[in-house]
Amino acid sequence: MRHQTPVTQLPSWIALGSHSTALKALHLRDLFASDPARANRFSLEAEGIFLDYSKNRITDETLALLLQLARESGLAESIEAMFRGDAINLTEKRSVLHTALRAPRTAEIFSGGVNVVPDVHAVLDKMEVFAERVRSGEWTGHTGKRVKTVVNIGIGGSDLGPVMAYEALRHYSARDLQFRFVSNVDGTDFAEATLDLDASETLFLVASKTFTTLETMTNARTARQWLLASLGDEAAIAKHFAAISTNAAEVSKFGIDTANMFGFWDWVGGRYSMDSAIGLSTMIAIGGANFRAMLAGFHAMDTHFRTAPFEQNLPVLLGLLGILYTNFFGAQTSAVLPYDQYLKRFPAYLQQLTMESNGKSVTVDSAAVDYETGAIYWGEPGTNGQHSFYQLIHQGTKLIPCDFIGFAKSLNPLGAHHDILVANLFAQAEALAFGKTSDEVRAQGTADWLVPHRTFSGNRPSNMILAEELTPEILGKLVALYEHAVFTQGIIWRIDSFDQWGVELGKVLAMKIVPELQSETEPAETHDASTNHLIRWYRSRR
Ligand code: G6Q
Repeated sequence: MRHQTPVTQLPSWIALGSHSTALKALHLRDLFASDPARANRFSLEAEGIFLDYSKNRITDETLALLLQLARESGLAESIEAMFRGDAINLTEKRSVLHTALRAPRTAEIFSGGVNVVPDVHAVLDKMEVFAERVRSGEWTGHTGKRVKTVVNIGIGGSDLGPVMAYEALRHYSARDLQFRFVSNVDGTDFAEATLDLDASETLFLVASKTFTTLETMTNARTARQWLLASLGDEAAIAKHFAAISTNAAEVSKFGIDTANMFGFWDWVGGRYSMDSAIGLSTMIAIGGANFRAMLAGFHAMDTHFRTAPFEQNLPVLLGLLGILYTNFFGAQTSAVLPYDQYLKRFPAYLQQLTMESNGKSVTVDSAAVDYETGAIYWGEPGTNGQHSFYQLIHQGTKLIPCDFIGFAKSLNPLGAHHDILVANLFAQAEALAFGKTSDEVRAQGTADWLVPHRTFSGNRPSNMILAEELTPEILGKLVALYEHAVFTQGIIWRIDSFDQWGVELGKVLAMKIVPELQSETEPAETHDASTNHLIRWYRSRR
């Protein structure tokens, strides 16, 4: 792909540069005071998701310029190219078709000339049969007992989605089953996850697209030994292990019956795979019908992204607002603050989705970027964060745009809890936007010397993302909302949001050092002085 004009030379980008200078002088207090219709105009409800983006540092002109930037960047064509199955993951020459994972049975989507939808549904059907057998107790282990604990072994995209979805949808999960997730190669992760488990009632799901990832294969081998130490018979493996992978050869080499293998395809990126077979643990937890409702949610947001005009398009708006702060306000980070305990792993999930996708500094034209790309995402559920890092968001020197997420109904209505939670949610966004002036502080009788400390500058932007209730369908919509916001940004930054060469590097580097730590004889010192020194230090004390 060759772009004629650098993004920084697009008319909209240049205009945003000068416009943002004027924008920085405006305060949200004044923007609201002078425009009673602002909240109405800068909010949007679609697919059961309400986005109030009025507390952003924007005017109508800002929005118009951002939308122009999307158009000048060819976003519409790029969206079509993705949905069509073009090989838009240029550095890996692959289609990017996570949207096909949630397409209805009747859809036709082609990758390399093949309609992938029948295969997607064949795997979903197979998953459902398996999940229902485990849930009902029909699937029994080697000694005839039903499964009590499902342990998902995977890392990165093969872990974060499953953990996040399990936690998010716990309300809908089978409570007679427990779920554990082992990802870290640190033996502590496996040891603690299995400490109190009975092997005869444990089912391991080894989730790895490649089935070669060091951490996952190390944990899977340990799981195998752990199981055999207790059950003592190789034949037990078939009843206690299932694999989720694109690599059937490695799966059978490991000793897992490929009848218990659930496949997916190279056009599904790891961080976009929670609704593929990688979601098997989710499906066992919540059942086939709920899983399919989640997929329907994803699909509804896909359709919205593909068809809604940009000015009414949730992912496009969310993505563009991120561009505004990253490229025109110098914001380095963005906080994700779900006011729902079930979403406690959502920020961690989003960190991978956003930062592995858009943490790039070379364009698809193979040139170094001369502008900022992917923001650092971070966050914790509210209200906990309020008693911790919110201080810096309110009164620190950094501009941190926030995404607040909340729900009208609690899944655990207990007394006044939910009203208190939501009151906090709204109050934080209000305080960030409007602050508290020194006059207001003084009027409360505060001593002069204390006034600056108790003054809040405000003008700190946030989005408010609301839905009625956290259902499987809404979770699908929320995740797809962010997936497509990330896509929108990647197109504007002209980067490949779907490769991850940095991750690949890590996979190779450690393999060289492992034997150097383990060898009987002193290894040759082939690294830099610091690394050689560290290896010596470790060898002398391990
Ligand atoms: C995701 C990344 C990465 C990947 C893990 C696990 O987009 O590629 O996080 O998911 O490295 O890889 P495997 O599934 O192949 O074990």
